[in-house]
Amino acid sequence: MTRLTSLAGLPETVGQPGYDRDALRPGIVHFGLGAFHRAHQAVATEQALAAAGGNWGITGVNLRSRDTEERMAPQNGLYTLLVRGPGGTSARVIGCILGVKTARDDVAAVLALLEDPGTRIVSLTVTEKAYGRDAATGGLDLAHPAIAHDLAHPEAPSGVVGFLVEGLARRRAAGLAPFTPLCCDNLPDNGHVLERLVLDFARRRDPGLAEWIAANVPFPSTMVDRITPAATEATLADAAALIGVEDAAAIETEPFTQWVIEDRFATGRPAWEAAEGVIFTDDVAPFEKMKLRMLNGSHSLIAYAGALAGLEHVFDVMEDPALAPMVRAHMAAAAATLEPLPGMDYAAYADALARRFSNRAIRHRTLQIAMDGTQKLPQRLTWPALEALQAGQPVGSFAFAVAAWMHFVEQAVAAARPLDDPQAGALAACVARVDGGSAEAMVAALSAPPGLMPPALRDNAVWTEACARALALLRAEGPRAAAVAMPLH
Ligand code: CS2
Repeated sequence: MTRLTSLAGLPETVGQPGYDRDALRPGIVHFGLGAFHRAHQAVATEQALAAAGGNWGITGVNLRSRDTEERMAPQNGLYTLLVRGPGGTSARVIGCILGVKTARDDVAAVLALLEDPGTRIVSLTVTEKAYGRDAATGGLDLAHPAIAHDLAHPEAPSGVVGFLVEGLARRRAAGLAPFTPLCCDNLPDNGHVLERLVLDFARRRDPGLAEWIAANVPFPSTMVDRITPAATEATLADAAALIGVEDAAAIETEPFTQWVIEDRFATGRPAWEAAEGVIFTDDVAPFEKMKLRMLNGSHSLIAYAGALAGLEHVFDVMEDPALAPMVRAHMAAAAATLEPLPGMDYAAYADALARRFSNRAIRHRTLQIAMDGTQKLPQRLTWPALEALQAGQPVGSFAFAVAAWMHFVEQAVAAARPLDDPQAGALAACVARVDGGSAEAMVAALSAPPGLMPPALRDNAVWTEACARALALLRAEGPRAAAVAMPLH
């Protein structure tokens, strides 16, 4: 079978760009060209281009891995988006990604893109751990390898904060307007998180640069949502069957999509309001909290409890009679920590999440979501748990989820299985210190990594007792019996 390289000859059933791709020029640089960006922001951009045009083509950049470039470059940036719903799978070929670069191999080319006046937005989906943020202070983590390297070699950056600051420095020096950095990772107040890191880094290089950035560069916050598992052989095979040619870069996703964005851009933006699921607002924070706590918090509970139960997919957990009620209880407990959001019914949102998680056409692996626990737990579970505790609300499901993570970690260490977490070494040391110890001792040890839990939670007896109880139940009886026995108050 031949390979996807152009739009010519695609079957009529396959969606195609609704604009002249040959005339499209780049306007966005995106760091982190994984499946999620291609299923989410790129699709919104595709729809904005069809509705209103503009030179908003995307150049994708991955920091280290060459895999995406190798898959997409021979296809001129084209790829298939499969949308898998209960009613079947549809295919659309997306055209708005015009080029792909791997930063490690070509720092100069990436810096040239950032300096190009045509580049007006630099968006990011690089995962929580790539920012070099000190979890305990929220400031720059000077021990993060990319931060340390880039402060020492600012003209040859290796991480996103280093690239953004060098790119902005070059634009300032050239007398150009800045681009707008647009964080699309699952972090609360993600625009502010990024702004603080960029300013902190810039200040260490040149206080004048930091002042210029503070005065001229907006950092809009965003909430992003679309469940997008890693592509598999089945994704590629189904895409080939639907489009009639091979596609090494095909991805699959669910029908639902949501993108809530603060409308603060220095030099324009695509007409994203024309895209499905996009909401512009002055304040993303309540949407972000809702999504991180109700969707991602439940996802982490599902990931650890499911992995412990030997369940491979999210939908397997939703079909499990012992675990599914715990997931629903957690959605309700997470909703109780939220302020009312006009127009939003949290109970209906929870029902919609349960339906999305139960979609059997999306084979989202529990082990994929279980990755990087230390980076995800704070915003999803431990900070919200403290708020719940302080408001006198139930924390049983929060404690169950955190204890499931702890048991997942202790089991991996005991079996000498590698843990996919940037703090894997520190976690293994915590477990080793209380080797074979009581649940109380293990809870204390695994609560210690800085930034994982607010100190007021770590020191709260109601919380530590609930976690120890859940961990003891998980150890003695396994996740299903533990979920049933765990008191939810
Ligand atoms: C998931 C998210 O892997 C994870 O941690 O919770 O990637 C989740 O699927 C997305 O945020 C959904 O929008």
